[in-house]
Amino acid sequence: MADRGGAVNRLSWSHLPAATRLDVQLPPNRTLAESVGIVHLGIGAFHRAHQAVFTEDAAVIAQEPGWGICGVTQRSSTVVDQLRPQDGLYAVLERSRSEVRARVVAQVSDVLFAAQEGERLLRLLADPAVRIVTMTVTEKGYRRRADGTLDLDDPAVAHDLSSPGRGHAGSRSIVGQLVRGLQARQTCGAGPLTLLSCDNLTENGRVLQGLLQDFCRALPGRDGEDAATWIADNVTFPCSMVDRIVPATTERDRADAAALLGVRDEALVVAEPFGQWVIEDRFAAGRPAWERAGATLVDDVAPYEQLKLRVLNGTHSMLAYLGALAGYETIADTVADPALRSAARRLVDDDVAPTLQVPPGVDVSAYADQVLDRFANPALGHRTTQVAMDGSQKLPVRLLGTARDRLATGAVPDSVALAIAAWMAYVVRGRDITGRPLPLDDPLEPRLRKAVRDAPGDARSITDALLGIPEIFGTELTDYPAFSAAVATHLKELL
Ligand code: CS2
Repeated sequence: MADRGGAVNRLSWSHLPAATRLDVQLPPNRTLAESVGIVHLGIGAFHRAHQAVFTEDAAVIAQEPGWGICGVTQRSSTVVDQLRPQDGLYAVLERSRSEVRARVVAQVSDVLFAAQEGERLLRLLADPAVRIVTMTVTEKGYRRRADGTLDLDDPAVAHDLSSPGRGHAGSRSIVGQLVRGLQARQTCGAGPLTLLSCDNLTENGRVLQGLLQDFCRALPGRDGEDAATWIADNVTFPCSMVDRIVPATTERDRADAAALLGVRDEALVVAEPFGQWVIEDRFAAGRPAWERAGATLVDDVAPYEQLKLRVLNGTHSMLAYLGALAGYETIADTVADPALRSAARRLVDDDVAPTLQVPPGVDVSAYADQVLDRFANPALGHRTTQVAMDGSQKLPVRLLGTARDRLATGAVPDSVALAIAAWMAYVVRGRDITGRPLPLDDPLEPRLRKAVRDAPGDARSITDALLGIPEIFGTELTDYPAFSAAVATHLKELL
C-alpha cells in the first residue's frame, strides 16, 4: 500500500525515518517517556504540537524519565486509532515561510479512549506515578454557564452527578472524570496532584478549580464534601498561557510528511515554528523542567494571558469572520488584504492596548506586529472557517473583556464592535461574497438561528437579538446603547 508519497510502512519504533536527513529530527531514547507521569485530557493536534514537545525537550535536556504522557481522547477513538499502531509516535511538521522540517515526538507513550476505558482512566488518575493532569478540551469542554458556574443541566454533567458512588468509572464530562478520579486517588492514598488547564480561557486554572468545587457541592450526601476537602488540601490548579498556531492536518500535509520521513504518519500534526508557554509555578507534586525547554515559569500568568487572548485570539477571530465573509480561505490570505490587516491592527491599537496590564519587558506594538506576521505565514494554510467555529464560546474570552474595560472608562470600542458585527454577519449570511456556504459550527447553533429567525431582519433588530443572548454577552452590555449602535452600524455595512 504505497499510497502516501511512496511510503509503505507506518511510523513506529520499528519503522523510524532514516537517520540521514538534516530536516528530520528523530525521537529520543525510547525509555525516556516509557513511564507515564502526565495524563492529558483532550489529545488533539494542539497538545501534540505544544505541551508534548515542551515536555519531551525538558525530559531530554534534564535527562529525566518519568514524564511520559498518556493522551486521553473523549469523543471518538480516531486519535487512539492513529497513535496506537504507531507506538504513540507522530511527527510535527513545522512549516515556516521558507522551509519544512519534521521531528518525531515520542513523549505520548500511551493513549486511552475515555468512553470505552473509563476504569483505566480512573486507575491512572489514582496512580502515584501520575503527578500532573493537563488538559486542552476547548472552551465548550468545561460546560460552564455564562456566569462561570458549572452547568448542572448539561446532560453529561447531570449524568455524572447521578452516577452511583465514589470513584464511579463511567463519567462523561471532564469535570466529572476529574472529581471521580480524585476520589479514587484519595481512596488509594496516591497523594497530591496538579491539574493544569491549557485552554484559551481567562484564568483557566481558577475556572477549573471553581467548576470542580461546583461539582462537589452538587454531589449528594457526604461524598461531595469529602472530595472538596481532599481537593483543597492536595490539588493545585495553576493558570497557564499556551501559544502555537496548529491548523488542522490535511492530506497534502500527510503526503509531504511521507516524502520527508519515508514512512506514513496517520497522527501527523502541523505547526508554525513559534511556540510559547507561560505557566504559574504552583505544582503539588513536582513537574518536568519545562523552563529548560523554553517555557516561562512565573508567579502570575494574568498579564501574559490577557495579552495573548486579547491581541492574538481577538484579532484571529475578527480576521476569521471578516476574511471568511470576503471569500478568503485562509488567515494568511486575509491578512494579505491591507484593509483587513489594518482593521486587526486598529483593534489592538485603539481598543486592546489601553486595557492591558503589560507583562514585564513586552512591547505591545512589537508583539502585535509579530502576531500579524505569524498569521501571514502562507505555508500554514490555516482556514478561516476553522478559527470561526465555536464563536459563542470564543467571543466572551477574546473580545468582551476588552469591550467591558473600554466601556467602563467611557470609551466606545468601535473595533470590538466591528469584530462582533463580523461574527453576526457570518451567522446571518451563512455564505461568503462568492456564494460559497460558510459552516456554522457552534454549540449554540440552534439558539443563534432562532434569534436571527425571530428578528425582523434589519441590522438593528438582528444586533439586538444576538446581543440579547445572555449566555454569550451577559447582561451588562445592554447598559451601553452607544456600543450596540456601533455594532448595528457595522453589521448594516457588512450585510
Ligand atoms: C485560534 C487558536 O482556532 C482558534 O480559535 O484562534 O487556536 C489559535 O491558533 C491559538 O490559540 C494560537 O495559540
